[in-house]
Amino acid sequence: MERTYLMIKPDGVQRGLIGEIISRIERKGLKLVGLKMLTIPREVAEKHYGEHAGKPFFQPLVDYITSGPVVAMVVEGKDAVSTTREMMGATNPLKAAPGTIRATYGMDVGRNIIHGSDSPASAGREIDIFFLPGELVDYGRDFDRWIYE
Ligand code: DAT
Ligand code: MG
Repeated sequence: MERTYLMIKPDGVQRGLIGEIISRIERKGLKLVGLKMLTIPREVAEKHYGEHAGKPFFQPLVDYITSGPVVAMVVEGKDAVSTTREMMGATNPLKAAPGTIRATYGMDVGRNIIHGSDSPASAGREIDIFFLPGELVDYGRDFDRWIYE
């Protein structure tokens, strides 16, 4: 099973969407193996979004992601990275496929509600930024045999 890093951004928290988003993850059959709330320190945000350093939207992006608490999650399941990217939708909520999280709840690329790792390598890097190994839990769910063949 694959793991990915998901994060409800400050706009999602402020708008009361934590439950809605976690519900979608649970209903899909994905398993939460790490979960916490934090306000991201600026240097951590700059590291997390390091691939975008120097781009015109980098400073506004760091300002936004550090502007209030986020919900950080590690989610496990079959093809968890690509599956959750599909559930999130395109970066620009106005271009995201109908029914996706960003399409359903968002209007602006600078307020797009949720982050998700874009590859297994990114997932490993981002999980290490936000979670200590001891903060991730290993557990089985009795209903997993009704989710996976
Ligand atoms: P994603 O979050 O879909 O992985 P990304 O990694 O390309 O997208 O960019 C990270 C975040 O930066 C994105 O969620 C919103 C912001 N962003 C990306 N492209 C942008 C742009 N052209 N203008 C403003 N903000 C942008
Ligand atoms: Mg990205």
